[in-house]
Amino acid sequence: MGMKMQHMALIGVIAAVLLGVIVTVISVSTGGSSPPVAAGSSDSLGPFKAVVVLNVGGGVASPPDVLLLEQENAAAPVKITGTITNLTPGNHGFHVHESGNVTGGCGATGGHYNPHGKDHGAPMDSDRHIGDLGNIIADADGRAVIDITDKLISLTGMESIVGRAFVVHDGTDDLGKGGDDGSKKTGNAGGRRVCGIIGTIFIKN
Ligand SMILES: [Cu+2]
Ligand SMILES: [Zn+2]
Repeated sequence: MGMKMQHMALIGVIAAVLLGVIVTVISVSTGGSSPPVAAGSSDSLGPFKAVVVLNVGGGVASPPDVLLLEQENAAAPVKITGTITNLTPGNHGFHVHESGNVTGGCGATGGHYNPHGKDHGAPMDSDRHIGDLGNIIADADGRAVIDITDKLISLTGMESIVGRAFVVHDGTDDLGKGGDDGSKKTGNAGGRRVCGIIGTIFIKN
């Protein structure tokens, strides 16, 4: 191989290496500009699922009752299904509380999830805590079948309820219409009967 041929070969190798570096840089920067991956899903598009085992508090059923939460995508409503037993017949306030802390019972879950500083309200109100899901209704046997679709709660994004807690109360939520201060804060729903942490169900796409 002559001197000129060796130069040509060397230039070819350098060009190939440079091209490889450029391609790598482009693919890395493309990856970096994609939306952040939501916790609990292998991508940010959904669907998203979560589960709540109501295993804390004086009203825990045996075995503990379970709720399933499903959301098709970040903009879709969340569907909550399941059956809650071991209740007294009638209405029971049903909320997402701000913390998934159940240390020592349901008291540590804090107040209703309310990142925008709103007053307590009904699920259909535009002004409400995000966590305000109204009442569930138990039959004469103390069973409440849950089939709720809510547009305000989400399983993804900045205001995800994953990692927070569901709380079922002893009494009726007055939906903010009680005419006193408590009504605008808690709906006067009384003690916390049973609660559970909202946990991600990982979906492998
Ligand atoms: Cu509550
Ligand atoms: Zn509330």
